[in-house]
Amino acid sequence: AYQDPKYVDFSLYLVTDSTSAILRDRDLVEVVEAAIEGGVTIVQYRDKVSDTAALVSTAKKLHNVTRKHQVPLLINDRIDVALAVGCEGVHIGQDDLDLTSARRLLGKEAIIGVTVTTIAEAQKACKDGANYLGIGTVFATPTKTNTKDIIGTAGTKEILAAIAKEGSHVATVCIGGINASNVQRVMYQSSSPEKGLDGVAIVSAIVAAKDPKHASQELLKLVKGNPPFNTAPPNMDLRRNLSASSHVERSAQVVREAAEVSPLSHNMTNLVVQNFAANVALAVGGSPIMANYGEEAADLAKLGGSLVINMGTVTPEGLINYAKAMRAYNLVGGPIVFDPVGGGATAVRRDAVKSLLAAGYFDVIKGNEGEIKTVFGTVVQQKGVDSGASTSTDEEKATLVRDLARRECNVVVMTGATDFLSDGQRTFAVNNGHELLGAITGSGCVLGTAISIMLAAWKEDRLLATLAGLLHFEIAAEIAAERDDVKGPGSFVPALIDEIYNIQKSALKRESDWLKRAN
Ligand code: 3NM
Ligand code: MG
Repeated sequence: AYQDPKYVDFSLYLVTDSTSAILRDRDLVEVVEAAIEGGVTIVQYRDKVSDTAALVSTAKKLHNVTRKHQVPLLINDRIDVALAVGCEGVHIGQDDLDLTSARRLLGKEAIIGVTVTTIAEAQKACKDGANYLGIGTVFATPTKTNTKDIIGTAGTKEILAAIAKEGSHVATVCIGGINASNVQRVMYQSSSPEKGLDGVAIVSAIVAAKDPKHASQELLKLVKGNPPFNTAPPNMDLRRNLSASSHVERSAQVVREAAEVSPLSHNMTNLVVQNFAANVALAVGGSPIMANYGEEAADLAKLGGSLVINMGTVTPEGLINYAKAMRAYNLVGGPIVFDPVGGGATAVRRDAVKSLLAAGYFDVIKGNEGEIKTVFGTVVQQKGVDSGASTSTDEEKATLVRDLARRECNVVVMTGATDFLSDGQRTFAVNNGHELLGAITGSGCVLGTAISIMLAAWKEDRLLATLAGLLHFEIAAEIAAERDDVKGPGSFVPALIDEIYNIQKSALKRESDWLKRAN
């Protein structure tokens, strides 16, 4: 072997496929060479159907190509083929020959990788001396249907954190359904502060591409580049040391900025709150569009605004539209607010939450206690879209939003009498608002819209933007509720819209008296 396993570049790992559906009538060796020219950094020959003689013959051809380009070639499962060809190593699954035996046969120099789905498998592979782990299956994929478990980015992250804890320096890639539209957020969301992924392993997004060279170029650029939605300042410690009160002070700036730039807020929201949400968006100073048709999202995403996905009246068609819009906004880094309305009410909604979390990256997830618990994976039974009786202490709520924000690498807001919000580093509790907000429909939904406008106006700090949206909305509610002309829920709604508007106007005049109510 000419390549020290320690220095292998795992950034873009091409795995071949033996089914003709993916390769069609093209020559595998040519496809692999084009992919390497495009930037693939390591190749695995995976062929579950050919006879041994054909395997060796193809592997030799592949090895000629990979050697020419100084890229390692590994063989899936078949130690004998790797030995016959003299290539750089093998990749073994949990049902293949064990790692210790493979190492004995291939020697110290060989690159040996292992497929792992669980923490225990990962720990064992590290202990037994794997050079890298192939973590998966991240997303369900037609390329391989007999996989053990779909673990998502959350499962991938748990495995990375567990092996980091043991001090392992093993290289890691993830596999399963990775393509250009999700590769950046998969790498971003899978990484914990302790350990990130070294790359991604891909079959169909390269092999089935019309132009495998171009597809590889694009994928490599994405793997190496900073994701557009990763706008957090690099110095996290600095932000952590800022006090809650300084965040409140800076909220005034965010609210003013939103009023000045008047960003677009693209709402894919439920039938109940369309009008209310559009009015709140205007009152906050934003520019709303209520557009539930996913095909429009690519054009709208280019306008620098944000997207609200509110599944309050979810339908199968709606889910397809949401996924399309999420792709469009993720591609340009347009912030997305997810409102998992009634997420814990029905089986359909629980599944919808899961599929949306897998479909893209959300900058902010906002919900009541039952909804946030559902997103986290706790089984709760919501009564309709209401949260239901609280079963958690404030401490537990704060911990939950922090942990979910860490898992998703985003901001999580749990609304209630006290609201909790966190970006995984900073966690705040907000005691503003008024009980009349609970007596009208859609107050939570329109808060999502208000937050989306702050996010679009203030991209450099999602938590601050979210806090500003929350304070603006809830303080307006307090002021409205205290008005003499407000006699109950009916008169509260127009007063709320007025007071949101009044705060916007005072923010434009650089008056921040309203923020004195923040607590
Ligand atoms: N192994 P695509 S998933 C070869 O989970 C393979 O171990 C998997 O193909 C695992 O990039 C998979 O087309 C197929 O989704 C990945
Ligand atoms: Mg295998």
